Amino acid sequence: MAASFSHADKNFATSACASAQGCEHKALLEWLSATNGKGDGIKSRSASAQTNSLLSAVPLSRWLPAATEFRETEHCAQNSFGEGERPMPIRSFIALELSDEVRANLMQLLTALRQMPATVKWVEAENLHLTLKFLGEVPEGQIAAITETLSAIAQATPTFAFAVKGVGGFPDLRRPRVLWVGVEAPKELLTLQRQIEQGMERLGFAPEGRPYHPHITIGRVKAMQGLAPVLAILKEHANTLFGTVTVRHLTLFRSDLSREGPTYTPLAQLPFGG
Ligand code: 3AM
Repeated sequence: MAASFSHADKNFATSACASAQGCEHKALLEWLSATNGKGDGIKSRSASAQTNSLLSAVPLSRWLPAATEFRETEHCAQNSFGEGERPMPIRSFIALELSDEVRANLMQLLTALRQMPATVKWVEAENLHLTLKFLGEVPEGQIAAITETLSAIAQATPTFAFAVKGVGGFPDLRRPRVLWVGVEAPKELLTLQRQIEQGMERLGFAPEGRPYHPHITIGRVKAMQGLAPVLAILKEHANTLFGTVTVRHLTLFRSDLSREGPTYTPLAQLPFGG
């Protein structure tokens, strides 16, 4: 069985066992060396750091089979932690979903932008959202507390609407790394974001160091080369109204990263009180 796993799968297993399943990293490295033969890079101590970063970049479904197989070997020190004591981390963020109107208009804009020969990773239509708070890797056991806190905040929030208008870039549109469409934030949106920030800080999440700038990311620039026609199209939309969003709930998303791009899955939708 072990031979059917690729080198990459075994790297994912390293992470899975070492950081999530509570296995001894050394034992896992030995297992990997034995099953992989060459073990290029795997034998080195730095494999831990490498594989931990790989884990966060790969969907659970990719590395779980290899991790599961390793757990069944006598090398796995899983007994040092009981089931559930080292929960699987879930990369998560809190966001507002968009209206069909806004999504359709942004899809139209993205269709035009994708024609340009620029090195930009454009956001897939189904992934467009307004981020309120990025949580990062969250232990599975903490999801319930996060959901409860969000539910209380949502219950105290009235239904409100925001307009999606204009375009911009981070740090700016001259040398952008992130391209976005703008959000005209009413005070309810800013209050909601502040309450979420405070609520998550109470649960132990680091507060955001930067001021909140509501935006909807549409693309991530990989190189400045070929960007001029993209920027020309964006300039035409400096004052375009892409529509409005009536917000009736907030969403806790799970984010699974892979080479093909991120997959966002709603973990919970918390309805507003009125
Ligand atoms: O919607 P935007 O693009 O603002 O950039 C990521 C995206 O935000 C952001 O979380 C949202 C969902 O993936 N994000 C990803 N990694 C992050 C990090 N390390 C991050 N935000 C802050 N710190």
